Amino acid sequence: MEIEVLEGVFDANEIIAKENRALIEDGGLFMMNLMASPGAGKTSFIMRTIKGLEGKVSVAVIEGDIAGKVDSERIAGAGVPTIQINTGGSCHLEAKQVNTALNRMDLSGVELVIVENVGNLVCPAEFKLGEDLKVMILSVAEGDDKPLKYPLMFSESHVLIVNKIDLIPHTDFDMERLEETVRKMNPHVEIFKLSCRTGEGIECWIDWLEKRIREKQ
Ligand SMILES: Nc1nc2c(ncn2[C@@H]2O[C@H](COP(=O)(O)OP(=O)(O)OP(=O)(O)O)[C@@H](O)[C@H]2O)c(=O)[nH]1
Ligand SMILES: [Mg+2]
Repeated sequence: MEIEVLEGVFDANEIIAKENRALIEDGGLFMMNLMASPGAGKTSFIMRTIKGLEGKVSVAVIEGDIAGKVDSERIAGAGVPTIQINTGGSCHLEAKQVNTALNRMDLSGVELVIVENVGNLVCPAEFKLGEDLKVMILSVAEGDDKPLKYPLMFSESHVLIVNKIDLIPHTDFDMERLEETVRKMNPHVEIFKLSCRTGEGIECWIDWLEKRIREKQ
């Protein structure tokens, strides 16, 4: 019985995710779903991405959080259109919430929509939003064993950002072990190692992302 209810939830989500895809395609947009655990650096990464794409690609941001508008205020400070979704306790965004946001935002002139999902390594991986790209962040302070504990997120993501590499000297994080584990689960994943604090490695990510957006256009 419980399984039927869960399947119903996923099916309903998938129907709206398809509607979102249609909105994205009709609007000539590119949508990225950004997932990570709390504090891994999602908002910092969005700020770096906005700066890196300045003058090249126009960005809008949908911010998902359980409560508060701290992150959308940070993004708005960068002069980028943003909308905050508060899930009121739910640990992930669903396609319906993103649908409401897409319909409420003025997306004229926008080329890239970044969705910051709720901080969680589990549930966001299970709910499609209608995105072009699933990007996840792992920060080195979380440990290189995370793919073994949260396999769905690591196997579903098109891109893995390894953030906070400036902190590696202070941790026992083993980059080789991480890459080996992740590639076994997800051979085609793109991996970028960077620091949103120092800016190291950001340029490589920005070039890659801009190429993907232009290819779609
Ligand atoms: N040392 C270091 N700190 C970082 C880096 N990136 C982000 N931080 C810090 O990590 C903390 C969390 O960053 P956020 O960008 O707010 O993380 P988040 O994933 O958006 O957090 P939630 O939205 O609360 O889940 C902040 O204090 C950032 O300054 C980095 O590359 N290196
Ligand atoms: Mg954030």
